[in-house]
Order: sequence, then C-alpha cells, then structure tokens
Amino acid sequence: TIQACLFDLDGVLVDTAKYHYIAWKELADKLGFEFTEKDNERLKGVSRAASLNILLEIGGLTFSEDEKARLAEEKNNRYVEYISKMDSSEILPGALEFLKDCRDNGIKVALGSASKNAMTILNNTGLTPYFDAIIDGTKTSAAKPDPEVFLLGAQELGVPAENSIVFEDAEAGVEAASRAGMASVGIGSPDTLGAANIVVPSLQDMNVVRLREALSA
Ligand code: B16
Ligand code: MG
Repeated sequence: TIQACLFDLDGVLVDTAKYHYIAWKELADKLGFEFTEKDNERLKGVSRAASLNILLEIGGLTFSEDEKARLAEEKNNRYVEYISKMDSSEILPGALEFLKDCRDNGIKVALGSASKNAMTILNNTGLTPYFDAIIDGTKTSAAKPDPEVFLLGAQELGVPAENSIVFEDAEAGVEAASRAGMASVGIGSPDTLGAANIVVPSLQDMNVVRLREALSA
C-alpha cells in the first residue's frame, strides 16, 4: 500500500531549471565562455557547488575554493532574484491536483529537493501547505544519488520506505529512490529515466487510482 509520496521540486512541481540556466549563463558570460541549454541539462538535480564545478569544467577554468564560493554566491543572488518573482502560475500542469488527490486519499506528502532555496519557491507558489514534511538542501549532507534526502523524508513522515513512492525528473534522483528502497515515478522521458518503476511525461494525467494500478500497490 502507498502511504507516502515524496516529490523532487525542480522539474517535477515547478520548472526552476530555466532560472538556474539564466543565472549560470550570466556567470559564464562574465567569465567569457559559452554555456548552452544542452550544457544546462547536466546541472539538473545536481547541487550548487557541484553545478559550479561542471560549469567551470565546460569553460576550462580553475579557481580556488574561496573564489568558487564567491562565484556560487554571485550566481545564487541572481537566481534568488528570479525565483522571488514566481507565483502559483508556475506550478507545473497537474502537480497541484495530484498533491490534493494524495491528501484526499490519506497519503502523506514530503519534499525531497537538493535546493537550498526550496522554501522560497514553495512559499511563492503557494505549495507549502500541501506538505507534511520538507527536506531540502539545507537539511541534507549527501547529494542524490545518495538516498539521504528521501530516507529523511520518509522518516519525518513516519512511513516505511517500502510504502513510499518517489517522483523524480533526474536520473540521479531515481537512483536515490532505489537505493532508499522506494519505488519511483520518473517524470520525463523513458530514455533517461528507464530505471524508474514507471515513467510519465508529467503529473498531468496522474492520480492516486492510476498510481496504485501502475505499481500494483
Ligand atoms: P540551489 P531539485 C535542484 O533542485 C536543481 O535541479 C539543480 O539544478 C540545483 O543546482 C539544485 O537544486 C540546488 O539548488 O542552488 O537552489 O541550492 O531538482 O533537487 O529540486
Ligand atoms: Mg529535479
């Protein structure tokens, strides 16, 4: 039986990847190299510090740890400017309906995001009240594919891993779910998310009845 659903944030409930992209691109421009939307795919679901390392690798640049901390902060300040303007119109199609359907069916809901800015995004979009537990980048020490974020979420909800389902758009997130002993729903393409138990293009056509059927749970 399904007792809990754990949601990744960026790419599942909202599309903040576009703001991460503009903010990283502004930094790349300033440092004098090209950073494309395709490059940005590599940063999805990856922590801020790890993202910067990938960005600098693309640019072929090396910096000290202190300089990197300053660059990451500069990017984050720009990113925060963008997300501070978000509202409920940026919730991805079907996400709000599915969160409500979980609640109506007595299924607990948790966030499992790498972002240290998750609270700002949840508050600005009005999603905060739909969560029974919120685990974000301020509460974790290991990044996905480490299962920590989802294990903490299930623990805070008081639900065993085998009764918890993870919703993820990133390959590393699907792997984190499986390492946590949880089933997963990939949001996106089966090409990249083939390791998930089921893959759907979005939460648009998802509801609890279909989820139970698809997972035989
Ligand atoms: P921040 P998720 C992730 O969110 C993003 O996909 C990733 O691009 C970003 O670098 C990471 O959060 C950290 O975000 O800089 O705000 O702490 O998909 O785990 O919800
Ligand atoms: Mg994501």
